[in-house]
Amino acid sequence: MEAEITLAVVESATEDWKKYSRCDALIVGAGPSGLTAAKYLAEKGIKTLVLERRLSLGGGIGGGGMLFHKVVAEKDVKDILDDFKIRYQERRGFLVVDAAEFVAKLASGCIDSGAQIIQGVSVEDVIFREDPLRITGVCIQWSAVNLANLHVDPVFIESKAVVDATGHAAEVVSVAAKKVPLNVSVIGERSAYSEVAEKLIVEKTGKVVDGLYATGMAVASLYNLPRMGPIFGGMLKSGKKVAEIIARDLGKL
Ligand code: 48F
Repeated sequence: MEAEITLAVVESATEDWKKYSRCDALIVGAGPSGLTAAKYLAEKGIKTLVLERRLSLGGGIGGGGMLFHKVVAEKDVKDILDDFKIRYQERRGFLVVDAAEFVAKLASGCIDSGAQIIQGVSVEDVIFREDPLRITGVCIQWSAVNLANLHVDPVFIESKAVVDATGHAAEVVSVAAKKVPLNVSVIGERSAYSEVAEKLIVEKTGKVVDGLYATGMAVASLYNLPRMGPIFGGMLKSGKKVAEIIARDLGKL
């Protein structure tokens, strides 16, 4: 019986890896922007994989505002919250959302739309091609291998679109900026100015170079925008916007 347990797990996981070794959209990071992007991509029939380094979803949502288990969003994201069936309370001109519900429903909305999420996997580099310059996928490694500091070669995922949804560190764009002649430098974010940050993050969301896109706080780090604290409307709008841009670029609108 035990061997059958092993085979059931390994065969099923391997089927997923085979299916997603080539995908249409690869989202790096299962925070609010990445999960939102994944839902809107997958529901258009775009083959979408989300890779998350940690064994938990939601990125920075879970900690709420300084561990108070609530976050806020602007009123103009009611439609996105409704798409995910996330409940909210109106208070002081904002929508207040429970952090645990936010994480759970973003993740289930993304999965129910057909996106595949795999946790415990880190993206450590990109694949590129020249003439014309483009990003064609990523190098991946088990997060546990990195934590153990083992020297193990990664494997690859090819994707028509790679999305940096890694948050403040903008890890994918940063590694690409160092190792591929992108002509981009990731300066990092500025101090807090919530209203401006929320607006600019959405405006600047989009393509970095052919095949590579940025969403969420990765956009702030890339373009030196201010941080905004536990307000998440910009993250949701940024995720939805990057999905629309990719869908258009892939001819799936
Ligand atoms: O940090 P995170 O929540 O990014 P986000 O979607 O949202 C930012 C907000 O949470 C908050 C904020 C807005 O109010 O200021 O900080 O931009 O989620 C990023 C996810 O990416 C994972 C990381 O573990 C987290 O869950 N991640 C980061 N680097 C990698 C990665 C990597 N190289 N490979 C895989 N996952």
